[in-house]
Amino acid sequence: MSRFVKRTLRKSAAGLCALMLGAFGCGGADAVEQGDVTPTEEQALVTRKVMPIGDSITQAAAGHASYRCPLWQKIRAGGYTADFVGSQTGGYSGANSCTVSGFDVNHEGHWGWRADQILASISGWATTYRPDIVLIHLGTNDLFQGNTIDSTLQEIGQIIDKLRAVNPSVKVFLAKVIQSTRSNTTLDAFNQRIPAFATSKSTTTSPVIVVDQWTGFNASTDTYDGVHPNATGEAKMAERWFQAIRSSL
Ligand SMILES: [Ca+2]
Repeated sequence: MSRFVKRTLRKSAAGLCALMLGAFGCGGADAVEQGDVTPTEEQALVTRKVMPIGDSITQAAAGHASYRCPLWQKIRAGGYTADFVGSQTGGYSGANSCTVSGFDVNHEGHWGWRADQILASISGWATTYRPDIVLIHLGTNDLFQGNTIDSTLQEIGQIIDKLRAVNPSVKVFLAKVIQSTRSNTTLDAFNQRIPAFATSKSTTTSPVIVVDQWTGFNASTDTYDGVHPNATGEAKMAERWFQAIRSSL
């Protein structure tokens, strides 16, 4: 759905709201603009396309739910709507284990992929699925494989540019990546560059918002192999994403 259509829908919603409820009011556009996190009737009418982008941490292996599952649960439990989008529908080597009713399986999590590999495909995905919101958790494989922090950030920047070429007002939620028992020092150094990078890439129409998945994540107790989240890790990630995106849904 185009931004124009969405804006039209929003205006229609506000008008409908005024007609139907009159003096009782119904939480209009102002509530959204002021950062109110309670979903409004308008938000319920406009379903945002959310593309989770990343590597194995986003995809999750067969038999694991992925953070996308508890995130979906939080979105629905909070009264919000969303359409997860992407070319992928499952986990690595099989389906994810999510049992949440109506779980939207679409995503762009690719097992083992680096930022440069995502970069090579992002234009096609963006053109096909046209996300309003992207969740980017990338860099872990790049750093594990000895790529530099500079080159990794440059590639993430190019990914954002390509997303904007399709949707100039895409909202980018960029993770400080989760902790790992492997190369944690390098990941920490990468994460420390994320806030300044996000500020440098951020625009009024297409903000880049940092989502801290690092702080409070315990690689020993929140993963099953030192790298990939277990259920508690997935829940922690979902909560961070949800708190970051809920006012944009
Ligand atoms: Ca979907």
